[in-house]
Amino acid sequence: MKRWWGFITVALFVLGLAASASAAGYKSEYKMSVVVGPMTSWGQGAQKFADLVKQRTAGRINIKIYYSGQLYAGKQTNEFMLIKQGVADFALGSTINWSTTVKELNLFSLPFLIPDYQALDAIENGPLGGKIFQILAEKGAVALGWGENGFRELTNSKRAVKRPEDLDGLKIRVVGSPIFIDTFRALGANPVSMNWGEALTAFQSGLVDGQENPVTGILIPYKLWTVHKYCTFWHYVIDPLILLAGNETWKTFDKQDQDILRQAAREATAWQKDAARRGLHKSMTAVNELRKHGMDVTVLTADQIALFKAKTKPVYTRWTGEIGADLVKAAEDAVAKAAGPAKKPARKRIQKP
Ligand code: X2X
Repeated sequence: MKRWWGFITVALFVLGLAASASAAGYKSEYKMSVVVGPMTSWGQGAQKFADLVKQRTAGRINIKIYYSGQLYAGKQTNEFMLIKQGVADFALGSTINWSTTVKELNLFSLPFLIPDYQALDAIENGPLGGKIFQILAEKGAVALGWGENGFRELTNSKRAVKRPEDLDGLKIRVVGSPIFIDTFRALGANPVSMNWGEALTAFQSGLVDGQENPVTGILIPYKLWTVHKYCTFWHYVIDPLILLAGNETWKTFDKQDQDILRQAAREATAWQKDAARRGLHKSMTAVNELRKHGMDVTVLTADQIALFKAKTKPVYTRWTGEIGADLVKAAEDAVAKAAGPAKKPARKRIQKP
């Protein structure tokens, strides 16, 4: 009996050592960057991730979210650099903000490349999505899941935009990523780049006339109707969010914790992506929500969109060279495949209830 007690004591001691060894070298706080506020689905998705990780690692990994870009003292387009350098350990952020560091991410900003959710899902979940994660790893970060900001629609305080000419001379705030300057110049607008945090006061003071951002991602949480009366649904680009961990931080976690982090990221981003699309599946829900708040909403027809697409074609062509023609071709193929074979004349089918 005595021997057994000795054995059990030694076993407990060894187990205790192993547990403290895995937590040893861990930081007391891991920093996670989010460019926008806690009331957005990005903010809530990041918090969900932090909560799941804390609970499943019994507090070994404690992630604190820094909202509204508190971690970068400068530009939001520096966010990927912060991760790479270990200033931030994690981020749930938009491909747009990182595309100045990882040029391939401009793929998602090519005007009118991705027409619908099926096309985007085909890119993210297919070989191209894997390739993009691999590129991110080479640039300094482990990608743990796809979230979503959404289709970026146009709002402004001056007039309803229905044709490219309506954009003439309008001062439009865009993210500090050059492809957006090129796109809005091609459309005849006067683009100015600034951080999201500064953009809000610029709208209030009337320093700029308009902006482009997704409905559930940004327009609703930030109540854009308080500054802009007009909204145009044109679906010209859709930006995914990605949950990232910096390579250097990632290496410090043991295998068991890496698995926990991966699983928590999958769950949190799936929840966030669903939240970003909620209310948008049923065609008019988002439009009605904005109209309820007094916005004048224009939903462009395919023919109207074609005119904007034609004007931005030179931007698409030029940026294909920057991104890599093979990557763009792979995305175009995924989009075409997601759309299915060319439509045959519609036959009436009886729908089962
Ligand atoms: O700054 C924006 O427009 C935002 C919030 O959508 C991004 O971070 C890309």
